[in-house]
Amino acid sequence: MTELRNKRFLLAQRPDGRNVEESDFRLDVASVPALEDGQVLARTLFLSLDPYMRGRMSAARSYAPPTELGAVMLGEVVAEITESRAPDLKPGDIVLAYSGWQEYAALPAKACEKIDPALLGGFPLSYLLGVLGMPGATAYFALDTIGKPKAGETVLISAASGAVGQVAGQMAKRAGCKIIATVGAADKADYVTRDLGFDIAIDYKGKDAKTLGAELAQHAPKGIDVFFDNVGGVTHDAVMRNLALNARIIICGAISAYASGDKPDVGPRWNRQLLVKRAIMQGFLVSDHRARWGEFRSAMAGWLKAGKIRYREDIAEGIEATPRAFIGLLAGANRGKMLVRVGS
Ligand code: NAP
Ligand code: FER
Repeated sequence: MTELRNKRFLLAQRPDGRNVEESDFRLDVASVPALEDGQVLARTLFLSLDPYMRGRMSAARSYAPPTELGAVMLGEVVAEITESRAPDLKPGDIVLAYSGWQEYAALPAKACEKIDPALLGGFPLSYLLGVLGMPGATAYFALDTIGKPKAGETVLISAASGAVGQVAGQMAKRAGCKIIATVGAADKADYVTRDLGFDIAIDYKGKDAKTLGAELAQHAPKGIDVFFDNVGGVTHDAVMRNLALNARIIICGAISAYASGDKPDVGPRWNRQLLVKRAIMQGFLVSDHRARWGEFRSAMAGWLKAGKIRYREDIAEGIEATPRAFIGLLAGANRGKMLVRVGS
């Protein structure tokens, strides 16, 4: 038998205060480790690429510790068990695990979540990393616990064509809201209005906060009731000029500032607008909602099966494609939820 080789990407250097480059990662070919008691060998099928990985490349203090230099880049995967020395998992089982940017991993069985394929009802396994996984849960719980959209309200979603934004906008639309999307490309604007049914899409690129704010005011004359903020920066400043009375602002992400690391995301200081509009602004972390994951998964699976939620994925092919796909995700090259098909 030929020995299995494991291609994987290690963090080679930290992109401090700059954009990520391919040379920040090192391709390493290791042998597949032998299993210890209680472990399984997991062969990666799909690897999820997510903006939070940018944070883990930096040593700046955050809600989670950084990836060590020389360690395998982290990430959630859907994997197939190919060997087992644990009673609960057998070859052929499908699991979710945080085994990172690599083809194979020896993992404690306890670190794997076994998936019943019936849950998917015919949708692809990759959905477990998107609409039925962490990004879908982010949309679901952030709206349920902070945004609380009501019929007739106006909801602004930034990064609206992405993994989280697609789902958040469709959920708020189903609640009877008017959806204003901000996106970074004309074809993304077409996608969210034509395919997802959002009401307005605005391309934010190259606009300052005043220009973007004036454009928003035209589409939301009574103001924004729910602001699902995925990007921070100029878009955030533009929306803050246009809040409705009792607005709810979800701080979900600030991708426009991820390259600047620890430095503050400086802009006009709109705090007085919170006072004037009696608005609330709250930070959100999806992992605070693990206890309600089952509820989320069955609700979302039901909406997918009923055709009430649509979902687009952008799948890069092969582990070697991972760094480029990740850099593309941070720059907006992705068209939907970014994934890598590592094995078939
Ligand atoms: P995504 O939207 O699928 O991809 C990221 C998108 O960000 C890009 O496609 C790009 O779209 C946009 N972007 C990049 N640079 C930008 C800039 N300077 N200004 C405005 N937009 C920019 O990613 P996702 O997985 O759905 O994540 C969206 C956000 O949610 C991220 O900020 C992420 O960190 C956050 N998040 C937070 C949690 C949590 O628990 N707090 C959980 C999941 C995700 P455009 O072409 O439209 O610019
Ligand atoms: C998590 C909490 C938050 C997680 C991801 C996030 C992978 C994403 C945060 C962000 O994008 O800022 O447990 O699991």
